[in-house]
Amino acid sequence: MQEKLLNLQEAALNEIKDAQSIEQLESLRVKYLGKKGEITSILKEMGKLSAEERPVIGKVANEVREALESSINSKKEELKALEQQKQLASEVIDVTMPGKVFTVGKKHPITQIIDEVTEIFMGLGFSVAEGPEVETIENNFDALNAPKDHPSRDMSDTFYVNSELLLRTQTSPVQVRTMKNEELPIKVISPGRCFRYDSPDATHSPMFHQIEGLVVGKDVTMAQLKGTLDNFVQKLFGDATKTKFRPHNFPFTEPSAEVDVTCFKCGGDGCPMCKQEGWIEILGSGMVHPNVLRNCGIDPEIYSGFAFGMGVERLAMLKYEIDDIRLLFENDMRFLNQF
Ligand code: 2U9
Repeated sequence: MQEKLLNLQEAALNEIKDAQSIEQLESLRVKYLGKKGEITSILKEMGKLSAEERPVIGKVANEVREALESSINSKKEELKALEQQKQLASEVIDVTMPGKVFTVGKKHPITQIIDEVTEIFMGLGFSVAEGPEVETIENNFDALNAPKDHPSRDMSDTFYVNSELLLRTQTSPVQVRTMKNEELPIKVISPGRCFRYDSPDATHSPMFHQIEGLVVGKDVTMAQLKGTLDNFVQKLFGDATKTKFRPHNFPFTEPSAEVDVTCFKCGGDGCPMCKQEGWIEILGSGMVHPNVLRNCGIDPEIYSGFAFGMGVERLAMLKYEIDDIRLLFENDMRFLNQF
């Protein structure tokens, strides 16, 4: 029996030595030292031994058990250290690798101008109205008092979708919708995309942006129009900015005026920016034509209104000194990152 135990010890120690994982080691512990393990089953046969043999074999059995336990424990430490080493090797960080560059986006210059202008008018109590880019001829031309033979209506000047629909040529149809659908008084601005059948060059783009404004109510006057626009340009270009209203003609306003501001570069003395004139044209404006009010269901005997419009690309080109409108739509990041 002693020989049996020693053979068992030898076989077990060999198996323990060759174990590849902690799990394998644990199953060896069960196999040899467990309740139903091999040592236990040998010890169960002790009953057959003589009284003299029993303590001797008992001692050997205990020694074998201790030898196996200590071998398993030290092998376990060895395997643990090995696993830790493997894990450390797999998680190693190469601090010399180039880092990932996360670029932070920014607003397109056109969006920056729209936001800036919108902010100013919201401060003056205006709200923002939006509408579809595909419009009816009624909302885009007829309601706005555009004569049937107005050149802007021509197939060569406007993108027609079919005989009733077109890509809006200005954002005015948004205000037409507002007048037709909302309660008075109205005080809105309408920023948005517009389309005209133009060949692109340094100052023309078939797609561009406008911001228009409309105020309709009782006793709305041209003095209020002038005060509103004065206030606006002073907030946009600085407190010293002055306006000049030059008579003009639009079908949708009467009287109409184009609005110049004192050059924000030279303050009005004359410089290359204002072509030595001291003034820069930035807006169109006027009192809403009675026909337009009537077309939108508003009685011009009771109500009056003023309106204005500006081209966003023109504002951006002036502010950022951009000499070609096409640069705004090429989406070259080297260009856009400058603003
Ligand atoms: C309604 C009634 C009147 C909007 C107006 C202008 C004058 C104007 C131009 C500025 C530069 C167009 O982009 S641009 O070429 N706009 O001069 N726009 S008054 O008048 C309206 C709008 C809506 C119902």
